[in-house]
Amino acid sequence: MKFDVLTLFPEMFKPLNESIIGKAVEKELLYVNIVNIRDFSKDKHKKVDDTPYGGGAGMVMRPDVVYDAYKSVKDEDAKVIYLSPQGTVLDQKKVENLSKEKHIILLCGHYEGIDERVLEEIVDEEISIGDYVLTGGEIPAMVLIDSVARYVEGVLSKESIMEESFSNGLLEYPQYTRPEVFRGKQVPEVLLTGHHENIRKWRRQQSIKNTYLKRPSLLKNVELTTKEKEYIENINK
Ligand code: 4GM
Repeated sequence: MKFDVLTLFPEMFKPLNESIIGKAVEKELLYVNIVNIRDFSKDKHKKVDDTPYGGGAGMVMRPDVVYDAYKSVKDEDAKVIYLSPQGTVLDQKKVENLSKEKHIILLCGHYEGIDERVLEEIVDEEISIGDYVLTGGEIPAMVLIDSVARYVEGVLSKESIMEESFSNGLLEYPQYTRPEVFRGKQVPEVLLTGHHENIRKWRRQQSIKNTYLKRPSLLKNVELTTKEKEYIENINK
């Protein structure tokens, strides 16, 4: 899978060289090409923005410069995503669907925004990572790359995708490692038994309890057995 990122701050994408995403890039499971929009300025001072028509505070990114940056990576099959607080809020279902794309171009805005005409010309989809405002679209672009890359074949083990939060609609169960006693607290007994069926049942119960207590609205999308429903009824008793 390939991502092209159009940004005025290419240095901000260094974190993608680390950890699991860095490994995936090294293994060429994932291609991340960072494009500096400033390289496409024709101005002798490399200017990329200007004052807004009609007046007002701040600066607006010029449409011609953004368009030329886009042209350098464009491909008919690519999906162009603009990261903005006005977009549809990203969730795990959307992440999974985006992972089916072969080529995604991410456009990162700054200042007061980007000239509307180039957005109309090139953007297929506007996405937000949550209801808050940031100084630029770079962190949202990295959030999107990280979340989508996890679904790319070979980036994670199959087991970790299957078992994680949200894939069964529930939050994760708690994890424990050595030492067996930490500050007087024992690791739950069942995890030491080696009884895999009991461990699986206990973990599912913990996931249900966590979801009920922390994010109850998620439970409406989950199929529960009669026993599991009874278990929830008794959590508060
Ligand atoms: C306004 C318009 C995305 C601000 C376009 C970008 C938050 C998000 C910006 C922009 C952003 C978000 C830059 N802030 N919630 N700031 O995903 O690119």
